[in-house]
Amino acid sequence: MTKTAIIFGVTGQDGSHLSDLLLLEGYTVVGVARRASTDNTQRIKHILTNPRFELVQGDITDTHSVLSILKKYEDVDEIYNLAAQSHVAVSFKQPALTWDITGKGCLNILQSMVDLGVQARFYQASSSEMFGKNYDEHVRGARRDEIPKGVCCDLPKSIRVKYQDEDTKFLPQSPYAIAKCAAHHMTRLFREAYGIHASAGILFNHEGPRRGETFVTRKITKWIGEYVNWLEGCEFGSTGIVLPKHEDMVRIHGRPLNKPELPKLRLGNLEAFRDWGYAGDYVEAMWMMLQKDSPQDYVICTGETHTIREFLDVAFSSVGIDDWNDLVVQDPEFYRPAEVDYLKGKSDRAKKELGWTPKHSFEDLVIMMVNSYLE
Ligand code: NDP
Ligand code: GDR
Repeated sequence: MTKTAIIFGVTGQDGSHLSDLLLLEGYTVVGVARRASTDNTQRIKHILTNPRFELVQGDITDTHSVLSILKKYEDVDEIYNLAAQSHVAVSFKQPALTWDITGKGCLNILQSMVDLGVQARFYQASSSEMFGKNYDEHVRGARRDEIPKGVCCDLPKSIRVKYQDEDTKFLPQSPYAIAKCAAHHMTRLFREAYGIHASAGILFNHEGPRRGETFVTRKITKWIGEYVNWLEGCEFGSTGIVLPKHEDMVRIHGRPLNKPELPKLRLGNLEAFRDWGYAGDYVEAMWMMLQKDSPQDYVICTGETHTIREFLDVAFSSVGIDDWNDLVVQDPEFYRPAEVDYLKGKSDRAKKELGWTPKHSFEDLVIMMVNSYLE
């Protein structure tokens, strides 16, 4: 029989990829989108006319709206909570709103499921941001279970590898991450207290051409696309372009002949490490979790980590630019009051129990994102 899934946060990056996957798997998908004064369905335009896709209006901060959706679809098989105020920097400026959506929103769904007796399987979008400043360590080349916790600090730094997995303790560094921790624990509690088939995926950063434009990967690749197009539209003088070190604009030598100057790419901290994967791969893991007989929490990641600088290196070199230093300005506006310096996941449990591994490499991802602006 056809399965039905409800996706809260259907208009986001992951909501759109997950809808594509579930429709391919033969599901009927009910996508919940909040009311907006402008069109927020850009990422799901291609499925809006699919007869197995239904878009309903709802807001997870509004208990009545969540209850009435679950009441209408009480026989639903799977519920995915992807809705969030998901921007870490914004969460410092709008902490209470972030709490209401990213933290309490999850509770609204879980409590409604209990109150209505909805038997569906539930997925919570947890985040590697919950680890914050914390990590564990293992010795390079050794199997992790050969080294008892705490031993690594006595060993030389050169053979120690930092990582996070399901056993790493949370030490959140933002209002967003604290709200995610609350939702994560609420999911565990409802699983243990009420027997709900509730799983949380602790996903590390995942990106792609559908990523929101203010996240660092999309911001960089969008700028590169604009720069390449801008260069193509310029009529150069004899000396080509000039990139003054202390000025904000990329300039054509002398004066631009037919185009206004282009603002440089403004970024914050370039030294943070992130474990970046492709969003299309990660939504498969979400679905796989809910196909298991027993609910469980899983780390989903690539196991590779790179700095923002390294992302810039690969992105710029993919369009033939080896030195990007004069094209980028570091702007205090994009620094955060507290930073997560190092994320590198270990997804052994997902590999063993779900058979999940990422299909796209870091380089594939960066080039895919740059190319999406050049095509
Ligand atoms: P997006 O920011 O792209 O999408 C968030 C979605 O939540 C959007 O559809 C948004 O709607 C919706 N939303 C926001 N507020 C409400 C509300 N009050 N009621 C209902 N819906 C709301 O995030 P991603 O797709 O990237 O991420 C999906 C989930 O996974 C999020 O919970 C995120 O925190 C989490 N996550 C993401 C990671 C990543 O690297 N992408 C990693 C780990 C976790 P609208 O379109 O109207 O804004
Ligand atoms: P993150 O992603 O905070 O990891 O959260 P983001 O792309 O916003 O930042 C990654 C790193 O880049 C640094 N950075 C900048 N970030 C942004 N957005 N804009 C800039 O100009 C900039 N310059 C440097 C940041 O300081 C940070 O170190 C994402 C979100 O999707 C969360 O919802 C999710 O839970 C986590 O990933 C896992």
